[in-house]
Amino acid sequence: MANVTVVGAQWGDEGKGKIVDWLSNRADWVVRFQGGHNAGHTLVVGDVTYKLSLLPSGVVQGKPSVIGNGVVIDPWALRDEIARIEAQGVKITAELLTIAETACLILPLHRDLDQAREAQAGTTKIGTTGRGIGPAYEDKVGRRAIRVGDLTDPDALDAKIDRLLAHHNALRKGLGLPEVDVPALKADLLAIAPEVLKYAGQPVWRLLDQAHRDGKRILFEGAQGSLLDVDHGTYPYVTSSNTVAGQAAAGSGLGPRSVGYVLGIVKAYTTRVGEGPFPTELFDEDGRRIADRGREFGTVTGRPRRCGWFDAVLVRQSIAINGMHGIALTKLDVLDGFETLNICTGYRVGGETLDYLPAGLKAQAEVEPIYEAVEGWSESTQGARSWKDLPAAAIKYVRRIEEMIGAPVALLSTSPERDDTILMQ
Ligand code: 2SA
Ligand code: MG
Repeated sequence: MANVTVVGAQWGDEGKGKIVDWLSNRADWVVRFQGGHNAGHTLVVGDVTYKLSLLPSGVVQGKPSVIGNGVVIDPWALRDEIARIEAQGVKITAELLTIAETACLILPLHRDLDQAREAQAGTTKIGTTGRGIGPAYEDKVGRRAIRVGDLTDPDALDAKIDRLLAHHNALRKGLGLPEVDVPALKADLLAIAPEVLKYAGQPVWRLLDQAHRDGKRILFEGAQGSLLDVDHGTYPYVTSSNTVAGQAAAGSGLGPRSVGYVLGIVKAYTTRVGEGPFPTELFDEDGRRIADRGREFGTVTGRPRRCGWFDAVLVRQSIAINGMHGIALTKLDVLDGFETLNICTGYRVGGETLDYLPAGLKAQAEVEPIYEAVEGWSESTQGARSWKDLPAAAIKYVRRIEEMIGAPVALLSTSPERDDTILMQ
């Protein structure tokens, strides 16, 4: 299969950026299909670290890249990110980057709403990134969003802004926020418009259709993780987009036949940032040790990530809902030096055993992990570049994971460095 779709199999931060960067070498196009600048993809190339949020990771390797219709775009954040990446020596031209004219915009009013709701929610807050992602998707589905293509027609913009504000000003009033200044918003939009429109010259679906017909290899780059999917995740503690592989088709305009090989990115343990259920979460020294060794802080917000043991139940579920062909296992080296590792093989609820995560929040909060203890290893796996460089116990851990999740480990990543990657198949 020439095309590959890369998605997170857990709650995000599985190390997708590195794997996408590694795979970009073999791809002709790289496409983002959901999420926005809530994503944080870290790429380490030699001694340069790139932190990408909205830009597809392919830009770093000079691969033609697409921000598809399924993405929500904060035009100011886009401009700033482009400036940051260009300062690192990567030129973002209109040949390199194409943005879908049908993608919806994130405006400052979305960020206001996201942050005000979170601040006022008390114990029911979601722990969002505060980037306005949820409110922007609400407006998209509510059919009142301003889209990239709307920026081409300043005259038609007034009516669109009015319609949007009829909704938002009412909400803002309830939250104690001031009304939006219409002329200022319009002026800001028109000022930023050229920065976005220069990348929106042609229909993305057509570009990708042509690429597909020409036999080009397309790499779809997912953001966040399957358990943050708005339908399949730990709702309501999710992001507001579909993060699963099926969205690669809808979020880019290239049909489901083009999704290709579905590669799930899986961290060798589990992390989550933000609120919500997390059955294998650790609150002890082991958890702190994983957090320290794994440098588990949000790329975008710097928030500390919650850490826990590997949960085979969740990953098995992700494999099913995504149709994953195989996985890339990342950050194995973080587990170096543990005497014993635990893998969650099922859940106990009341007197029952479950082999899946139930859908309800209450049930999700109640499940207790059933662990299988696995022998750890004292040797370093960091930077290992071949199977034979791995200690026997580490190989056993990987093999046991494969058995439990029912999918092969296709790639193993042993450090953030591009070349510290072992191809298993
Ligand atoms: P939002 O902002 O509406 O998408 O937040 C809703 C939930 O989705 C989670 N979420 C994430 N989880 C992990 N990583 C994400 N990206 C950044 C990163 C996060 C950061 O790569 O480190 O820097 O903090 C990401 N984006 C959204 C979020 O925590 C909420 O649980
Ligand atoms: Mg991330």
